[in-house]
Amino acid sequence: NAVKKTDITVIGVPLHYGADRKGVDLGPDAIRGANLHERLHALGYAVEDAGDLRVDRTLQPPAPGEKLKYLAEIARVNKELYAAVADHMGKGRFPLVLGGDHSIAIGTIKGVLSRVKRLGVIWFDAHTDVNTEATTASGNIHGMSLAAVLGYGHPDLVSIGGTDAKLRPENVVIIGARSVDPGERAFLKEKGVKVFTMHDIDKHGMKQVMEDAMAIVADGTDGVHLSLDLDSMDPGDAPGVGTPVTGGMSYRECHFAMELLYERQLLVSAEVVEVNPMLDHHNKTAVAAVELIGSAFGERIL
Ligand code: B3U
Ligand code: MN
Ligand code: MN
Repeated sequence: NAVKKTDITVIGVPLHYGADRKGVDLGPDAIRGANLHERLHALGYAVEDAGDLRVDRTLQPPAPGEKLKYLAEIARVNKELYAAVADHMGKGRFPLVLGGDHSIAIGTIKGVLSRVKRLGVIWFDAHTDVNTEATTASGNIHGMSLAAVLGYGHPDLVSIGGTDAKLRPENVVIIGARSVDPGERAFLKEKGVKVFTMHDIDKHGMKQVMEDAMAIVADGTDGVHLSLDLDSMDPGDAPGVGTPVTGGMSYRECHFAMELLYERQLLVSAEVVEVNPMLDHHNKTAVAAVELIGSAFGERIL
């Protein structure tokens, strides 16, 4: 299950409807353009690119106050992503999914769950993405994807990839949170999802946080999925995201976290989301994303 020696399949998902903001759909090509493949090749991986999933570009804006904006298209794309991830993993490959907004975690994680029943998830994010249509203020589905894979939210999202394989709240950790909605706070507490906030990182340091986090996601699981929202990083280092929140993880903290993840050899799959080249400066955020992937796959300074 170790990352090393695994062949990687890159899957692009140019979806922005979950964020309801244009630009994040350009993420996959911005990340490829920052030399993702070259970097992984240099580390000794065999990389194949499955290209991008097709997304309808012609949808009309939803009615004001809609609580599940673009639900049908988001569900359709995520179903395709689920099938693609399941298929590539079935061939023994490591799926590396490039977003797109964070709603694509539904398809990715359901696909991984079809192959790894007891799955841990490590979710780096400024937000916690556990809203449902009952609690969301924005109606943006990228703020609901973690709830959906835990089994909560609209049936069209929850049912993607079937309902037998379930992600369990005790196998999930969120790292880097600093913007949590009231309904999310209640959800996290009620379901028992462990969150390492920026306060925890400040207080205990990234080394301790990662040790605790990895102990949780590795306990009783057969593999770990990395869901990396670039807005977990401080906007100074990653300005090209749709909803930047000040006070994020530093460039070095992020790298250190990825390096520690590689050392433990837990990952079976990964996704990088919310890179928005239209809001970026000279592709800085996509470059950071590729550098972080490098660290997660074994790159070292010396
Ligand atoms: N929690 C808010 C904001 C948000 C969530 N994810 C992002 N932004 N990127 C919401 O809309 O649910
Ligand atoms: Mn997110
Ligand atoms: Mn976020």
